[in-house]
Amino acid sequence: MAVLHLSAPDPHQTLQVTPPAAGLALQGRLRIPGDKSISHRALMLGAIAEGETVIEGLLLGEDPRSTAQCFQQLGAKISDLNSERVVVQGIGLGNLQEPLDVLNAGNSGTTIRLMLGLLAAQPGKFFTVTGDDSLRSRPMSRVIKPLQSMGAQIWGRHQNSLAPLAVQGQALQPSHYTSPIASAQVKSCLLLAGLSIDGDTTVTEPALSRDHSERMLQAFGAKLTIDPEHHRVTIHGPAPLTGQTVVVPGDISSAAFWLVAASIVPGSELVIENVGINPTRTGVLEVLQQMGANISLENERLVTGEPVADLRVKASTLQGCTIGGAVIPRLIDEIPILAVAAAFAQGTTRIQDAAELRVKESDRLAVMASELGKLGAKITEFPDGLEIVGGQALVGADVDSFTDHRIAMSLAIAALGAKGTTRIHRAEAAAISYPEFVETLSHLCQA
Ligand code: SPQ
Repeated sequence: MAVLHLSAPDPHQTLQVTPPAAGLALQGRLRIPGDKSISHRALMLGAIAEGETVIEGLLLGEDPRSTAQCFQQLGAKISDLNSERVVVQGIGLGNLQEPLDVLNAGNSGTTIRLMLGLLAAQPGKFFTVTGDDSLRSRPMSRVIKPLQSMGAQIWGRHQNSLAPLAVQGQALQPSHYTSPIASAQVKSCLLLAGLSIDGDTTVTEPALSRDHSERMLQAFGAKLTIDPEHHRVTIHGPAPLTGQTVVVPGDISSAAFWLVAASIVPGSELVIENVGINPTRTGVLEVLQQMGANISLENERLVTGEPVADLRVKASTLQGCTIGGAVIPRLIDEIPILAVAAAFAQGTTRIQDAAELRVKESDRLAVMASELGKLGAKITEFPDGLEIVGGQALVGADVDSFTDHRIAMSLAIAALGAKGTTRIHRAEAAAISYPEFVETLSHLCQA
């Protein structure tokens, strides 16, 4: 059973999870909310395009709401986010307005980093940008430095590396940036800056990161050259965009919680409908299958340029494995839930090359090691990863999300396989990417 408690007087909520009664399995079909990465990009491209963009299946989580709020302040007209079809009246790339107040990206790294690329390339306009406690501690120099090398003027705390940031828009210069990290946010930031630049903007990354920006920019009419062999993409600017209809598939990062839940609760069988299976995001499927998960893809199709399928998952016995190298960017947000899968697997799982997790909404390596450890998992933290010796009996305990949505939900799934009750503090963080998570969890546990 899953119950969310208000823990007055503070604004945080505690989620109390007890495992399903003996013999009760997770069964049925479910739909997950829209993909967060695609939702951000649909709102942003819609706002800077000419004409109308219609978005179906937009994620109503707090992160896309932050993006919508920022682009409304920049002049775009966006209809009620709660309706099935959200309509964005684009204002055209050059017409972003200087906002009257600070742009607040909330908890969202994608919002602030992608938006910076657009703002830096607005000559003569001044912007200030900030975020919540977590976002103000996340590194911004990874986008500020390459933007500065193109002529951007950006100032911030800690030698221009932390928000709040001030941006004085400029006419930027063409460039070729070789990124030391495989990051879709760095790549997308520079491609969005490149939209306004007269000439080519090229980004090369060490491994392929998610390519939703490339797909959507092309659908909106931008000219891109993509060299998959060298993980290189060029945008040929200036590139005016035209409004489109975007149908947002379900988020594979949200589906991952149910893939692991159904794998570890004996007798379970779930069908998760309408999940985006873009190959730059499917590392989690490959690794779970390598661990012995029983997952099959049904009804595969293409929806507005993105591959989609229904995922059927049945309970199975998982085995430990090694996760590292080029697959990491393809499952970067699923590492916390994969650590949970590893705790229930036979043998040892080693997660490596994942130091990026230390600069997400929380230090996800440190937090998973400490909180999963409180439940009794045998887990060791390394500078770039984790080692988990699976098969220890987990016991319910008090744990904390550290206000990180993916940690809150991963711990809730771990609690399904722990003896007794687990209390997850600050669990309201789940609403960043999955507002219906607790409702779905309660429903599945009672069905
Ligand atoms: O947007 P934010 O806060 O950075 O969200 C996270 C998440 O877990 O939801 C990361 F903490 O996802 C990022 C992801 O890790 C979303 C994203 C994107 O939409 O472009 C790309 C990844 O980040 P990065 O730094 O690897 O580019």
